[in-house]
Amino acid sequence: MLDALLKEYQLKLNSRFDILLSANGQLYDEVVKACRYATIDGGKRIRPVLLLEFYKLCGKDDDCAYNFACALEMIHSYSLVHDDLPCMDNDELRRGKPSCHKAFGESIALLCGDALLTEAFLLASKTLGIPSDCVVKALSHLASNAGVNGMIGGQVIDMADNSEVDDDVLFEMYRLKTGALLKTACAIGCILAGADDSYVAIAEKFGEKVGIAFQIIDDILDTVSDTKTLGKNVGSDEKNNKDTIVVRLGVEYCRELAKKYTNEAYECLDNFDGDTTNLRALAAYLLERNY
Ligand code: GRG
Repeated sequence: MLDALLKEYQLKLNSRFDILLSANGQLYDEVVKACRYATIDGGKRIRPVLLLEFYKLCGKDDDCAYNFACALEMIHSYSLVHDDLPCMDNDELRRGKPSCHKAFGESIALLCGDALLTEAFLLASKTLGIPSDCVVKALSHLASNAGVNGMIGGQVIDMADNSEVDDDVLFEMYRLKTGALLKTACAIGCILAGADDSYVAIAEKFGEKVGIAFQIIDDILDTVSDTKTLGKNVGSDEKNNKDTIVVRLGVEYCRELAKKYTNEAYECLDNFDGDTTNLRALAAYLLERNY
């Protein structure tokens, strides 16, 4: 059932990206082509799906949040493009194809990330059919979680030599680098639906828990999976001498830890009155995923 739901969302999001990111004969088409390349193919679309499912859970049954959902995925795509650059993780494969800088060169890949980030905010600001105070609140939530105190901050911790730091620092890195964008996805769904702040806070908690579990599983897959299944090179952490919680505590312990965080995420959902079946299935899928 979740498979069908994800497919439906993926199709709807892709058809929007197809229109939003279309080269139209400008001198700078190359960067638009890179944006399409980095955004349209592949990608599980977890963040926009979380946003749209929380929007629904808060009682809204319309397509008004789609611009925002696409904007969020564009920010996620930009982070992957920049994360793969030689000055970051230096990865040559992403979503089963050459990473953006391998296909378009480093300069265009850098600009592609910049473009996706900037255009994302333009697109999100064009959210129609939702009260503008909700849209502004959602924009602010997104910016603060994608920025220095969120994803960027997490990436800075990740780039440092973490071999001597406490485990807590690695968890903080997970919370920011990966958790912040998942958290804001959940919160924005509630904010755009006009939900009470108390529900926004619960959605944030859910996103944070799922986010930490997600990164733990990501690190596990980096050690136990293979390139074909993942669509990106495995052993990336080892190659970059990265100390992860999985290297420190072992795969089995970390699987249990990811389960614990996922169970805590389920508990957050108990606070909502609506139907949380899809969100529960999504959290379970993220725990059990193999790519
Ligand atoms: C260089 C200015 C500048 C900013 C960099 C690169 C970056 C900011 C942040 C990195 C954030 C990052 C890549 C976190 C990892 C999160 C993660 C596990 C991503 C993979 O997400 P999936 O599995 O990917 O949802 P798909 O391909 O399914 O969309």
